[in-house]
Amino acid sequence: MAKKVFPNGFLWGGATAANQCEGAYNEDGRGLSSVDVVPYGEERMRVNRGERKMLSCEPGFQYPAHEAIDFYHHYAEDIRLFAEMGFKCYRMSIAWTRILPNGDDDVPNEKGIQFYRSVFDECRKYGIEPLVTIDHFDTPIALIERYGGWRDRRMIDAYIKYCRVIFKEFGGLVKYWITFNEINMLLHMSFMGAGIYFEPGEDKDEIKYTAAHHELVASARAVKLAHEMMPGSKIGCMLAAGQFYPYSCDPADIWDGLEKDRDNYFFIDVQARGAYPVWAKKRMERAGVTLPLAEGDAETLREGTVDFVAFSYYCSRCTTADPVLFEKNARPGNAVFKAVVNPHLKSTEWGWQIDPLGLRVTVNTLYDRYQKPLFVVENGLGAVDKLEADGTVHDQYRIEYMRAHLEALRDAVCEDGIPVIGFTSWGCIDLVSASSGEMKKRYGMIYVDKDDKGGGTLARYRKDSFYWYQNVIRTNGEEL
Ligand code: BGP
Repeated sequence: MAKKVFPNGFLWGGATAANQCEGAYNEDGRGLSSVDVVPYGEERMRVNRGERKMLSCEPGFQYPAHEAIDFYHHYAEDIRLFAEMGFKCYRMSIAWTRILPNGDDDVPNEKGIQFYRSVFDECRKYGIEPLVTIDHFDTPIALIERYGGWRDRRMIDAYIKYCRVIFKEFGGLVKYWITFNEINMLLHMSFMGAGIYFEPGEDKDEIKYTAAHHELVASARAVKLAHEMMPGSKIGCMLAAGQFYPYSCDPADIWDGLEKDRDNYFFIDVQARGAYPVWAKKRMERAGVTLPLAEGDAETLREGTVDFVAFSYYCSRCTTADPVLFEKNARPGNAVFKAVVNPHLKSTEWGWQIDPLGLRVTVNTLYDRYQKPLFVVENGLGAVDKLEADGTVHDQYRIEYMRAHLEALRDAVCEDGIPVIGFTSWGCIDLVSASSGEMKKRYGMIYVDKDDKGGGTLARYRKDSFYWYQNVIRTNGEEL
């Protein structure tokens, strides 16, 4: 029997985001960004959803992004550890306000440019291919104050101005780009995804779909610009994926699942195919939403289709058309996507259901729909780890989670023949959780000594999963 391995040149690696790892939030000329004012604790989700306005750091709150794991000062050490694991690729994001502190400055911040150049040089030193997210939950506060975030069309020009700078500065060092992290998240976490907070009485749907349209136009323009300024570059979109399974075979549940999936695929349909799907207009009509289509937008979307489809996958979702059942079986906790508990699956400590086969389902579904190369740019297990006195961390549960998901991905590649460019595990080094702001929800294969209250030495330690993943990469996924 033929050996099951990943294709030659498969981009194995890990993923982080600037706001969740860099820290140094006010150093070297960096401007304030949306993520800097999202606090730890009970108010976090309300701020993330745009339900509570918080545009500055208020007394009495703790802001985890301010220091995070201080990647800003530890990047050389961290990239050395990535190289030791054998990474071929490192997914990271650029903090918009490190480059343009007010979001659209005419003169970029030289120190910000220097920092990322050093990071990319360090990657290149070890033969690691950077994969850069242009905007990972990161809207400059100055633009939120001026425009109210992505609800305003002027955000598009500011974003393109920022793209122009980073493409010019880093085009020679970076080949792979992603326009927006988890673009569909803006429907659920509007401040996190689009710098939007809602005033009482505002039509939330109208604002969200308007912001979505602006991000989609910005994404299409960025794709076109990347191809012009950096010939040979590859630029993709990014979906928070995970299919909605119907709770039962009742046709009403099947329809409900299809409708809920469309809320997410809608974005990628535009980015990968270049136009709104036919049903989208009808849906918006029903919701009383008029899209702010300006002259030339349709053409821009058509001309700015992506080279690949990237996505995060943590779990599948489950739904029913029966409102009573939905209420009764609702997923516990602060779930971003409203869903019911799937009785066939176990859950993580944070209530995320574990479904490795769902990754194979997702890969197949996305390829059937888009026929573009795929890139798994986030997957991993958030869990509480224990650092032993001798500096070891025995995270067998994480190894099991990753093994099962990589087996499913390998089946999608080897058995189903789906073209997948690479796999970057989320939070390859422990970092701040986006939804909860916790440090104790750890994803890393590298442990960082930092706690939820902001204490800790910031020292780095290799977990058991570090050595396991090192072998996975060494054998190109033959030994999982
Ligand atoms: C995705 C985000 C990441 C990351 C991950 C894990 O939604 O793109 O930024 O944080 O989820 O989620 P969390 O940190 O909430 O556990």
